[in-house]
Amino acid sequence: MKFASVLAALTFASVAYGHTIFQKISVNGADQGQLKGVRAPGNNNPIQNVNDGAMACNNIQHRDNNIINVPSGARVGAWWGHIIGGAQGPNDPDHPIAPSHKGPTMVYLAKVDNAANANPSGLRWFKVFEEGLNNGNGQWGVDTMIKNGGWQYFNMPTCIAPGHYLMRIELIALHSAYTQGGAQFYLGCGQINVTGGGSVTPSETVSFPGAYQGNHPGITIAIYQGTIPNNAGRPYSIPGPRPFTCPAGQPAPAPQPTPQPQPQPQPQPQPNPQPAPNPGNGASAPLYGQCGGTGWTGATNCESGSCKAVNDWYSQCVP
Ligand SMILES: *[C@@H]1O[C@H](CO)[C@@H](O)[C@H](O)[C@H]1NC(C)=O
Ligand SMILES: [Cu+2]
Repeated sequence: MKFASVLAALTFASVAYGHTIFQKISVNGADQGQLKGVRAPGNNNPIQNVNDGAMACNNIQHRDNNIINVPSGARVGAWWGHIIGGAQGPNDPDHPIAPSHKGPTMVYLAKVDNAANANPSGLRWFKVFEEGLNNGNGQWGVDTMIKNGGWQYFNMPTCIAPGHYLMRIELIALHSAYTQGGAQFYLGCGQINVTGGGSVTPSETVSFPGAYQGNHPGITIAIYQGTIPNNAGRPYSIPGPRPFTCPAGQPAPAPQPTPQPQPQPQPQPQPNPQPAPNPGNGASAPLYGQCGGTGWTGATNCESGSCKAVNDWYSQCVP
């Protein structure tokens, strides 16, 4: 009886709260294996104190000595599951995470000597990816991750120095963030070896803990107002610095699969210095190229994938 009630309580806790754990890496579509090169916590509870020492890489329980090779420019995936292993039973509605748990997804990197044994405290982190809120449709980074079956994708910058990095995968669930301390931080770290690349060491770095303030408007915020959870139409301010981009003259950064929606119309950065595709006359936009948006006069069909509106001003060819 005692055992059964403890089991029931545990089951209730994880089902009721719909938490999640980062537990797998893919590189250019190749799944690197469950908990391979990953530092993951032993349970799926979030951190709720931005000053918690575990804000760097969480309270690690699962850990191995694998280091995942990541070619610069590679499309990297980080996989989230409701519990270690993925779903908690068949048709788990809270796998990879409860859909109520809306908020931004992010990735940070920190250069280390040896990714397998690096201590995560005191590292200098630079952000390489973020996805916040698309005000137009109320879709958050977390929604994109759910749509991708638990995979959170980003492109490894092409210009950073090769070598070992800890890769900090993070999402913030904002369903209870209307009071300070209510935001839920889910995170873990990957152990990677960037190959190829350039020689850039990004200078804008932050510490964990330290990068976030509990009263930041992206951390204490009521997202569930009105009919869709789109912050009442106001832009969402993602915590931390803006992602690092490779400087001009270095290898161009690979285009991000999901650029941030811009609150105001503005010219979109070209992903590379090549001329824009011929306007109109039947040319197709490349994968991850622009294919639409207010003022866009270039190709509106895609060489591969399909054209998806990111916001009113930017549509992109996505697989
Ligand atoms: C990291 O990649 C380099 C190639 O850039 C390779 O020589 C080295 O063995 C790799 N290290 C590990 C630990 O995988
Ligand atoms: Cu939860």
